[in-house]
Amino acid sequence: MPKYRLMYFPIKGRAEVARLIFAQAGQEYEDLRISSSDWPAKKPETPFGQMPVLYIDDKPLPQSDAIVRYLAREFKLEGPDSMTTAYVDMLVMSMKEAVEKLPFMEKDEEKKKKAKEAAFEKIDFTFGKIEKKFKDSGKEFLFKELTYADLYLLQMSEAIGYFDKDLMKKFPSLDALIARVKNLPNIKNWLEKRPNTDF
Ligand SMILES: N[C@@H](CCC(=O)N[C@@H](CS)C(=O)NCC(=O)O)C(=O)O
Repeated sequence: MPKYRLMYFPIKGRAEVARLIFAQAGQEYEDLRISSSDWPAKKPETPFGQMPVLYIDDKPLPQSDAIVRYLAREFKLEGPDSMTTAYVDMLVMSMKEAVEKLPFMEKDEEKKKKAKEAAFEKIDFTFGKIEKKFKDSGKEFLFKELTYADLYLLQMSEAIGYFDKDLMKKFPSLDALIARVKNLPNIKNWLEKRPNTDF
């Protein structure tokens, strides 16, 4: 097994799904958190001047989506066959497309309000569709077995929760699924011990 080091800012953001995968897999790694003041010195050392970067035996892999898919593949969280993996990826991309519209870093209150309204509309639409399909399926997880899509859903719910902690209650089956994921022993342990951050 290679040695893993995950480098990112001290937030959940684009690194948390990777951290959740490590937690669920029970895999040791270095959770390296770089402060904004230390970042300018580190930036030129990274492949594209951005984080997160996963170092696999010191070989850097940037791009959060590539990192997550690589880890999901390594730790058998991408579904049992390529067709399921395609649907896992599709669902993850759809969730991401909606949630990334949230204005995490916007300082202008007026722009923030507008962006938040547009994001909530997209979230309502996308998560409403996923809720309906999941509710009708009667499954325990989004697919036949736990996949990284379930971990992604947990992280998306937390990102949404930063703006409205009750919004996910509009999607009761997904809300119950998230509670189940949070209760998986390794995930529960990580949620209890991880650094407390806003998003
Ligand atoms: N597509 C990239 C985007 C990475 C990205 O935007 N990283 C931001 C933090 S979330 C960053 O490194 N910002 C600092 C900078 O660009 O100097 C990914 O998903 O990894």
